[in-house]
Amino acid sequence: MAAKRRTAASPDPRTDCSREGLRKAVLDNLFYATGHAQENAARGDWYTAVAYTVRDRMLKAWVQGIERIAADGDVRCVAYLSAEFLIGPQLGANMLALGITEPMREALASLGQDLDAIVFHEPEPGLGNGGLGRLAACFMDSLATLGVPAIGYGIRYEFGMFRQAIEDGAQVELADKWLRRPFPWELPRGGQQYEVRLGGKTHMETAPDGTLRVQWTPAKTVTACAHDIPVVGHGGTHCNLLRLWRAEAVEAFDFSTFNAGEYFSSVHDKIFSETITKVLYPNDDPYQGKQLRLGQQYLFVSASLQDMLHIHHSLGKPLETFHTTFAIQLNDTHPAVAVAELMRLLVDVHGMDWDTAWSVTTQTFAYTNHTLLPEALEKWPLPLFAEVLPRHLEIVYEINRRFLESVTAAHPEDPDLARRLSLIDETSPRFVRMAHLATVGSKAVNGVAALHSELLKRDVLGDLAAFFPEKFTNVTNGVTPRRWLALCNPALAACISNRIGTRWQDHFEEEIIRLEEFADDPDFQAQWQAAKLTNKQRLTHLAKTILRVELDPAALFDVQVKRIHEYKRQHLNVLRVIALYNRLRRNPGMDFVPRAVIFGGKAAPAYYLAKQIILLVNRVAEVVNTDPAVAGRLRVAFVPNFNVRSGQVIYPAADLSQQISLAGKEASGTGNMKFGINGAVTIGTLDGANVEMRACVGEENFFLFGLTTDEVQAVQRAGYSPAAHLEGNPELAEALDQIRSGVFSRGDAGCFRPLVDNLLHRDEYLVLADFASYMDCQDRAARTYADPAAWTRMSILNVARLGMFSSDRSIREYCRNIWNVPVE
Ligand code: HBZ
Repeated sequence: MAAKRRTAASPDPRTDCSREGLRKAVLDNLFYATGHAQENAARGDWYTAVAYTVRDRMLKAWVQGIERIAADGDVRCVAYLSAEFLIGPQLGANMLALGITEPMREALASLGQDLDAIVFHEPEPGLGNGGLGRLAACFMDSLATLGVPAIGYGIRYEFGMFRQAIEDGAQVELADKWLRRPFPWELPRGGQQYEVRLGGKTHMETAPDGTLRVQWTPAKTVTACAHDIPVVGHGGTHCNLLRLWRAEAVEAFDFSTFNAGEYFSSVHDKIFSETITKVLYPNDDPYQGKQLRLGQQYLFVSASLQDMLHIHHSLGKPLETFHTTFAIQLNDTHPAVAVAELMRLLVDVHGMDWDTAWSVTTQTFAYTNHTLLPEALEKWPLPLFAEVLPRHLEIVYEINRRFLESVTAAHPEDPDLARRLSLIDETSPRFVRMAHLATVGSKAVNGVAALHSELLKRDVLGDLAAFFPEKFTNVTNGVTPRRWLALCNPALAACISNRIGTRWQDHFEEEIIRLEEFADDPDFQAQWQAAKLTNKQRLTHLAKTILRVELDPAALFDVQVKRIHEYKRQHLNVLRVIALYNRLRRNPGMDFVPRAVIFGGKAAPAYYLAKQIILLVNRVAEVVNTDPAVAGRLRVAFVPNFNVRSGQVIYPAADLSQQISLAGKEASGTGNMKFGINGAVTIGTLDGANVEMRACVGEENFFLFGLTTDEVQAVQRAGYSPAAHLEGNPELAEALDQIRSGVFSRGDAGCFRPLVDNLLHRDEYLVLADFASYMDCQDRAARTYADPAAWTRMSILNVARLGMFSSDRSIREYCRNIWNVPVE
């Protein structure tokens, strides 16, 4: 009754979304959550007050979402297991989903506060390295928007991805203390805690019913504690859950040891336990066998499976039907130990027979692969695996024994096949091959772009694909148009909505194509150009304040932001900048389209050549930006600490998107899609999802260069000689010579020697082979840019035709083809 009366007379102060209601709620939270009166509140206090106000408005959908998962056993729930969720700043995205951005802006303005400044203040949870982690976040957004019940399970790292500072041109890594202030979007769930065991030994024991069971006596037990973050779908009605685990000591103090005077060893144990989820490993590939990392993977996998079994059990369904309650997606092999863990829980803990357990397991899991670099496939040295997970190694052996039996039975003619397919790599030292474990234990395996999935089947996982042809499939990646257009690019979003309404935000593929008919409309072109200019000014301002580099918003903004990697070929881009610089100096009167070449991205801390590339970009910038001979025509900037937040400023400002990896190396790329839907035209190779993007936008609206995958393989088979490419190309020879002789290292001739030697003598990623083709293509792009109407048409058509790269489309495909979950 009371509640009813309130709705009729005065709205609920916790859900009221009117301007006045928001204003009151912010003031209330400012006082009661931060303990500050308006007069002496700092920006961070305002941020907290606004965040709590928004969170209050999500809680109803949030609680309903959890209840639905826990109460409705008829709908299969998706469990997305990922060691990384790069969710980015939450406040702006949540206000957009609830549709309260504008009333909140007005409410704050009436309090003398600027919403954008408050949004910008939010610390970013950097719980991922790059594409893989960000994909998981886009998928969570789409699942919620499509109303599919889902839980994202991951790790709550206390220190996320390092902060990158640039000192004297070089990358310096700083710890990311994102939890310095409490994170307002999480709720610690005291009720959801599970014990996770590590190390120790196994032995056989007779169960009360007379059967033999394996007993695992662990060396250590830690507690995994759930922290929940709501993921609200567009429109605010459906809310899913991101459940991240934090490791804690089982008991803060072991009083028996304490009394025995071993205070320090008991505190030491506590510290060890909590180390497990301390820090994200900042390597986005060649993987290093670190014991702690396996501990991280196992902790989150075990806690997540225990949680799912708990939910399944509370629905009153029999254990044999677990796969009808959950479809579990393995985001790469980082959670692949789940295959062995589910077997252990079913067989050892719940007493299920092996065959039934294996049937449940293989109907539950599906595995997504994200790499084509064979050296990046995860494998664990057997001794390490045995030390951390002794019982799981036995289970892996048993899975393997049965699997190889079936291999030999099916292919007696190929005695070597078992060795190639085995879950164990028998080289010395021996390894557990996690991609094999994931494949054997899953009902579906997918790559993340059409080309990638083909190459997986042909090369990287060729033998497995030949043995299990029915398992292998493709789901091309996508990105959420909410964060990556509506939120990050309000200028372009308004321009689009003025023509076709706002339905594109949650029906991207269907609606955005309607822009096609305006591609040549002069009014629309003018608005489009104005939006781009606004965004370029925003980035210019950022470059000026953080870099003290002056960019000219009228120049062609030519951008490459992504992790720094040899295969992504940022050094090809730098060689091109040096060649342009030389042309301009040699021929000052030449016709030249002014360019701002912008770089950004982190290098893995131990990746020496990637760090050399960063240094080179910054040293080239130093020379070019201070040379009056090229002033106003060529500028180079390296934006430090590229992350979700800076991406939201950078992607919308780009004219030209650099997607120049060596063909056959980039699994998909998702930055290519973010640039594309913000109106940048791509210059790229036939790699990853570039292939499909080009097919969608039309070849006349894409700047293509470089060798194809097959050509690359042919060149490599024939014996590649990088130096041969210098002979016919004096511009390339000159650029390399300048780098080597110290022109870009303040006269220090040794500085870039490792990088140059590598290019001249090895050049694994065929930078020199693709250079000439890249230069020609860049010239074509510049000529097109000089014709604003032609360029704008291309830009509009790129956006209009990239509808399929919405992560909503990817999620629909997962639902229909892999998870067997209903979706609109
Ligand atoms: O996953 C990326 C691929 O390189 C990219 O092509 C693709 O678009 C994207 C999404 O499918 N891979 C990663 O981002 N990988 C990692 O970040 C990574 C992190 C930890 C690891 C290994 C890889 O141990």
